[in-house]
Amino acid sequence: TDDLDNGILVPDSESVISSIKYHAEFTPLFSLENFELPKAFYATAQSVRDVLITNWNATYEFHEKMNVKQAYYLSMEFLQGRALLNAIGNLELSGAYAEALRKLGHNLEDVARQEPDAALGNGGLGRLASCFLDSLATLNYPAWGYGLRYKYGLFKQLITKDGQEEVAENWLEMGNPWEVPRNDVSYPVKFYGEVVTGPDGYKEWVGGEDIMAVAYDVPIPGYKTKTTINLRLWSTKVAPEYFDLHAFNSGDHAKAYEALKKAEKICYILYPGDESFEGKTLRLKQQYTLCSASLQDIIARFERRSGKSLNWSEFPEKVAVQMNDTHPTLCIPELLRILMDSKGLKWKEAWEITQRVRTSDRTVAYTNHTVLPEALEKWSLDLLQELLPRHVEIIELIDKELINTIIAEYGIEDIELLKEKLKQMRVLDNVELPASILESLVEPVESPILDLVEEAKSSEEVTESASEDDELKVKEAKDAGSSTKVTFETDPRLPKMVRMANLCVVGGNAVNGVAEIHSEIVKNEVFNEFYKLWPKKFQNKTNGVTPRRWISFCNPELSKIITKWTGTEDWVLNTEKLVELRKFADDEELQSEWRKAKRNNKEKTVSFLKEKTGYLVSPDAMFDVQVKRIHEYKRQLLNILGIVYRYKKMKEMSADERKEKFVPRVCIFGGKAFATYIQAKRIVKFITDVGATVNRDPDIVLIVAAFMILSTAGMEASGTSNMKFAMNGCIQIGTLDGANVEIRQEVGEENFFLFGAEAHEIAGLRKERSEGKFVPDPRFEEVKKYVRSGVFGPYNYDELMGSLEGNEGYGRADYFLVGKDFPAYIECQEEVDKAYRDQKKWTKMSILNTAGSYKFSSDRTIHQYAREIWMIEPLVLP
Ligand code: DL6
Repeated sequence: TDDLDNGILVPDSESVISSIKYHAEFTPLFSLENFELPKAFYATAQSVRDVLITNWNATYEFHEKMNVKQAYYLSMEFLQGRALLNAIGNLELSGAYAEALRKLGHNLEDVARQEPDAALGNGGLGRLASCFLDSLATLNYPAWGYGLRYKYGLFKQLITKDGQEEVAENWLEMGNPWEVPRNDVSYPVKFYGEVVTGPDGYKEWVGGEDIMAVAYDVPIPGYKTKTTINLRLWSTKVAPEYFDLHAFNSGDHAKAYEALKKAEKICYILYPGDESFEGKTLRLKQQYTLCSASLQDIIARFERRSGKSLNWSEFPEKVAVQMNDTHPTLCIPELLRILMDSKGLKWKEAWEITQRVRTSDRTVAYTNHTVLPEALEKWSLDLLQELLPRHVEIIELIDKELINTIIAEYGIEDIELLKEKLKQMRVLDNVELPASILESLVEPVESPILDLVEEAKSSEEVTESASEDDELKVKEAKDAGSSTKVTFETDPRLPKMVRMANLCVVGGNAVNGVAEIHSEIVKNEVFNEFYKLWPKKFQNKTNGVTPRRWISFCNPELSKIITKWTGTEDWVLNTEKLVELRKFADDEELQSEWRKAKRNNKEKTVSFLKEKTGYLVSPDAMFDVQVKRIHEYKRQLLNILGIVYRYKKMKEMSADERKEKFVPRVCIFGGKAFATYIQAKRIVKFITDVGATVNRDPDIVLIVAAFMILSTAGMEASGTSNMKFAMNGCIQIGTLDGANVEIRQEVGEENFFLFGAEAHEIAGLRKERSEGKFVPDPRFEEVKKYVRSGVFGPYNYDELMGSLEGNEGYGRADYFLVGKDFPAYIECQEEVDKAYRDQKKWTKMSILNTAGSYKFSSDRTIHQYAREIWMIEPLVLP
C-alpha cells in the first residue's frame, strides 16, 4: 500500500498483483496450474475481499463502541447483482485492479463478467434494498441489512420458440467470495408446537420443530469512505438434536435425513412472486425465519451493548427496524414474543416499545410497495395457528388493541358505522370480536321491569320486599337484554385470515409509500381509514437508485463528460450538482461530446445484441427500450401492439413514405414473467413471435430488441428503471404514474413524452368499459385483427387479444385499459419520431434528463428515511 486517501489504504497495482497471485494459489476449488477465467475472477474477488474485511471489522468495532441508534433493513429480497466492479469502484481501486489484471494477462471487464449474478430478488423491491445498502454505507449511517441466503436466486430465463422457459440459477455453485460464513452466529427458530402457561403466568411455546438459522455476512462498502456495513443473510440447517442418529444407525437413512432436508429446504429458493402472492407454508416459514433470527440477533446486540445498564424502554432509542413491504410483518409479533416470553416484560410495556410513536425514538416502520389488492398479503389464520401458535395469541392482542382504539374513536352510538369500521380495519378478517369486547357493546334495552329494578336500587324498601316473582321477571328482562348484544357477522364459508398490511400499519409507527402519487393513494385509498385515525404515521419516501452503480460505474464515458461540465467529480455523491448541466444543454461542444458517448455506448450494445441474439442492428437507429418484470399492468402489451401497428403501416407504405414518416428503431424488451403467470408468458411469446417476423423482414428498419414506463396510471408504485434511464440521459415515454410524475417535473414537461389516462380517471373508465360503453379506436381494432390473421406465426392469439375485449371467458374486460390508451400511445410515438429527427433538440432533451435526475439518487431517499423515520445520525469512522 502506498497511499492514504480518505482514511482508506489504497493498494497500488503491484500489491494488487501479489494479493491476486496469493489467492490464485490458495483459494479453494481451483488448481494451481493456470490463471484462466473463471479462476482469475475468484482470485481477484478474494483479494478485494481482504480490503473489505479490514474496513468491515473497523466499522463493526466502531459502531459497537459508540453504541448509537442503528437501523435494520429487513427484506426478503436483496437483488445485489454482481459485486466486483461495484466494490473496486467504491474503494476507488478500479485503476489499480485494471492495471494489475492487464499485467496478469486479463481484461477487468472480462474477469468481472465471470461473476455469477446474486439475484436474490425479483425486481424493483429487491434492487431498491440493495441500492439502499450502498447509500447507507456511503453516507456512513450505522445500519445493517437482514435477508435470506437463497441457494437458488431468481430463475434464469431461456427464450425458445415456445416463449419463456425457466432454469434454476445456482449462483453458489462455485462458492461466494463475498460472504463470511458465521457458524458462531446462529439462532434456533421454532415452528408448530403449542403454548403452555407456566405457574408464574408466563407463556411458553413448547414442542414442535426447531431449526437453526446461521448467519452469512456480506460486507457492503460505501463509496469514498471506510464505512463498510453488513448484510446478514440467514441460511437454515437442522438443529443438532434433530438429526436422528438412531434411525441412521439402524440403516433408515431416509428418515435420518428427513429433518435435515426439511430445515435446509427453507432457504432453497427465492419465491418468484413480484406483485403476486403465493400462499405457501414454505413462504411463511421463510418469512418467519428472517424475522425470528434477525430479531433475536438485534435483541442480543442491544443487550450486549447495554451491558449492566440494560433498560428495555431504551430499545427504541437504539433500534429502528424497517419492514420492506409486508413480507417481514412477523417481526412485530416476534419482537413482542421475545420481550414478553423471554425477557419477562408485560404486554403493555412490550407493546409500547414496539409501536412507540414518540417522534424521537421509533422502532418498527413499514414501507408499502404496491397497491395491487392481490399483492397485499393475507395469511390463513388456521395455517398461522398451526405453524406459529404463540404469534396468533399475540396477533389477537394487537387486534384487540386496535378494536379498542376504533371504539374509542367512533363510539358505540352508531353500531352500524362501528361495524363497518371494524370490518375494514381489523387485523383479523372474518373473525368474531373477542367476547370481552362484545360484552361491552350491549345496547341499552327498554324494559319496564328493568326500570323497576333501577328504581328499586335507589329504594331499599322495595328491594327488600321484592317477591320471588319479581326476581324472576327481572332475570327474564336481563336475559332479554343480553339477546340485544351486538353481533358481528362472520361468514363460515370463508376462511379466517390475518391481514398483514393492517398488522404493519397498527404495529408500525410510520407507514410510507415510494413515490408522491403512490403515497397519496396509500393515504386516500388503500389505508384511508388508518390515515384518518393516525394521520401523522403516513409519509412519502420517493425511491432512488445509487448513482455509483447506475451511472458512474456502468457508464464511464458519460460520467467523464458530466465531471468535466459540472467541474467536479462530486456529483457522484451530491447529485444536486447534475443540475449544473442545465446551463450548458445548448452548448455545441457538450452536445457533440454527449452524442459521441451515446454513440459509443450504442456500439457496445450492438455487439452485445449480436452476441446474445445473433441480430445485427444499426447504432444509428433509435433504441427503444422497456426493461422490467413482465406484468399486465406494466403494459408491455401496449408497447408490442404499438410496434405491430407501426410494422403494419410500414408494410403498407412505399420506401420513401416510410422514410419520411418513421425513424428507424431498435425495440428492446427485457423482463421475466413469473413462471405460473400465464398471461405474462403469453405476452413474452407474442413479443418473440413479433420479433421473429419483423426482424426477418428485409423491408423494415425496425428491430424488436426511447425508454418506457407504460403502466396503467395509479398501478406502478414508483418504478426505478425510469430513474436509471433518466440518469443516463434517456428520454422517456410514459403515463403519469409512480415516480414518472416527479421525473417529469424535474426534467421538464417538454423533455418527457406523456400520454394516457390519469390515475383519477381509471375507476370511471373501467366502469364505462364494464358497462359496454367503451368505443374502441379503429386503429386498435385493426391491430388486433392483424395479430389474429396469423402474420406472426401459428400460435393462437385469441386469448391474448380476447383479454383486451372482455369476451366471455377472458375475465376482466381490458382491466389495464390497453385499448383506451392505445390511440394516445401511438400518436405520442409519432411525436417521438419527429423529435428524434432533430438531433440537436434530442440531445438537449437527453442532457436535461440527466440534469433533472438529481433527485432520484438513493442517497436522498436514505437521508429522508434516516431523519424522518429511523432517527439515526451518520457516524464517520475516525
Ligand atoms: O419500491 C420498489 C418497487 C417499485 O418501484 C415498483 O413500482 C413496485 O411495483 C415494486 N413493488 C413490488 C411489490 N412486491 N410485493 N409485494 O415489487 O416496488
